[in-house]
Amino acid sequence: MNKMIDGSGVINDQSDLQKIDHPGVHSAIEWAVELCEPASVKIMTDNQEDWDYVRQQALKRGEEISLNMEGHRVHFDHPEDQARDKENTKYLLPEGTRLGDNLNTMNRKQGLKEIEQYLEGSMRDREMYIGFFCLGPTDSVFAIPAFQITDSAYVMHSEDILYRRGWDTFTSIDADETFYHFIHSCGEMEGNVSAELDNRRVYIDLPKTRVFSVNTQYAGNTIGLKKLAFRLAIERSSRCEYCLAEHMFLMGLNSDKDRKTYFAGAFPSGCGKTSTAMLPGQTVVGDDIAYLYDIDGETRGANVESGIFGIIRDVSPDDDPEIYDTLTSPGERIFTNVLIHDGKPYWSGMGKELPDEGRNYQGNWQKGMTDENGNQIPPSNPNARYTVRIEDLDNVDEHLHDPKGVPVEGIVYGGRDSDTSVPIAQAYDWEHGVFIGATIESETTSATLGEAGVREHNPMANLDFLSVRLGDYLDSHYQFGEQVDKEPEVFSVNYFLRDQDTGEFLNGMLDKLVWMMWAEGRVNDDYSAIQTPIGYIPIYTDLQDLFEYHLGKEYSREDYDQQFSIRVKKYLEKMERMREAFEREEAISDTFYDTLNNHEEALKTARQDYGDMPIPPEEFLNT
Ligand code: SPV
Ligand code: MN
Repeated sequence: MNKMIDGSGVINDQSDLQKIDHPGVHSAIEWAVELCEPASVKIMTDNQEDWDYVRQQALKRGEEISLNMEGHRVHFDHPEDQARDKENTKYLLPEGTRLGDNLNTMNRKQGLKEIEQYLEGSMRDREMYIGFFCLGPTDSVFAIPAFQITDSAYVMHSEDILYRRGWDTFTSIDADETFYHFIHSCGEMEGNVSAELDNRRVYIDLPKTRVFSVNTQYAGNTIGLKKLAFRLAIERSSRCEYCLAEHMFLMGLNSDKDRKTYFAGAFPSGCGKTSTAMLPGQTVVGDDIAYLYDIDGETRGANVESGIFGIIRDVSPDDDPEIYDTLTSPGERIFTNVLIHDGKPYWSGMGKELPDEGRNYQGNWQKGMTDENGNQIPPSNPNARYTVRIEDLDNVDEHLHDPKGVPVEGIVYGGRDSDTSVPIAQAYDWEHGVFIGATIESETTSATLGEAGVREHNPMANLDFLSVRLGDYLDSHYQFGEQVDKEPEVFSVNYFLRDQDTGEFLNGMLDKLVWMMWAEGRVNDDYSAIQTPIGYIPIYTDLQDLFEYHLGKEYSREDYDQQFSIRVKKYLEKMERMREAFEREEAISDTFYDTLNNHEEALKTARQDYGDMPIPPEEFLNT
């Protein structure tokens, strides 16, 4: 560790580092410093001056640009570094171990050698920042100490907005405590963005609970505490019967009954996750990653993060008023890959006209510009995002930092489905709930790459982050259910049903408030329900009241019948797709297949009784 102790001044505040009494932390840092050879090292303590310094450096280095409004910044990533790189994100596997054929893996020795080559001397002309954080509320059962090493001031700045500072956590850490750490370098840069995208790599080293990331800046690849830590946490959960790490929001639903019921929810990208978490009149604990723990028999959930890195497209005063207000008021915000004109950020779907020119992720932009394939370059990237603290939202929940988390009484699984699933249904029990989560599908939209309308199977919206075999992951859900005294009630939601003749959506944007309130009422035994082959569905009059009460809208019987008829033929097609999908997976338990078989049987019986046409809900009333 020559660089850090020889007094050469390379590490400017090494005395601080000595306050951490954990040999593993020191050796990890020494190793990274020796490998990356930074020009200097900046240790981020909880001292505000350290964070002000990083903010200044982000501007000075051109990774961030100040906008007109106080505290607002923009950051651009390379035009081709706009999303998570799935292909080059791999688990490093020690000789003789395997994770099944469906995970992206490589030999650990080979991977480490490769990543070391990329990192070697990568910070020679740059400062290395080392930031200490805590995943989950500090001093709580959820807490995992984690530190980030990076040469990007933007990455470090973002983490300060998105996570809880953890200097105190590290200075009081026990010498044998597990911690996560992340080593990131932007690699060669051109015009402030990572330039060697062909060498972009994200390598996950499960045995050492660390992740490397190089030649990229996009937050989903670089911000270690987000999806990189999440993969480590999923692996840990698979070995722990009383905890789950989930791609879920956490929110408090405030019914008119003077009570608050907490829900968690998992949705694939673009299926309404953030807008559900931000429903007007409700409170938000988190929008992306939740850990669920059995605490004294209760299911308790905590947000691992304390900020939001959200998709900005379609955030408008009508559809997402809470976020829109926050993004248009002064305070610390980082906009990424949006359009900038006259020092102001603009994005598609913001509910007002966009300027005809400006600067975006591609450089100078003008309306009508096309790329080399003749496709129009949108003003803002479809994956353009904002980074804010949850505490800067008016609807922040009071228990955001509660060391016991919040009691999770309901879980919703969402998908994007134009022709099969009803807007909301409740699972019969926990095992059926696991099945509902495991069989989420989402149809691709024209905004995502590839063909539109293709169904993607995405179990628990977690497919991209699974670090264990799908069967083992599902087993940890079954075990969790056995562990807790009372499992959360599980619901499926689908906001995207369309009229099969006209192609029009059958529901308005805010109808989801009614579905969530029905679920809240079910958890609290307010409503009875209709038992169907796919689960419990609402009774018309309950929804009628809820629409009237929450949206001041009349909900017609015709709408109800159209939305809640059971499309048996379509559901059976889905079951067939699922059987094929799960047969390709490993270690799927009998419990799962039992549910699948029962589901299929019930649907087939209904088809025998009523035929192929959608079956109106009242047919099931007395069954
Ligand atoms: C997601 O894609 O699920 C995100 C954004 O939350 S990212 O950080 O890129 O994973
Ligand atoms: Mn996410």
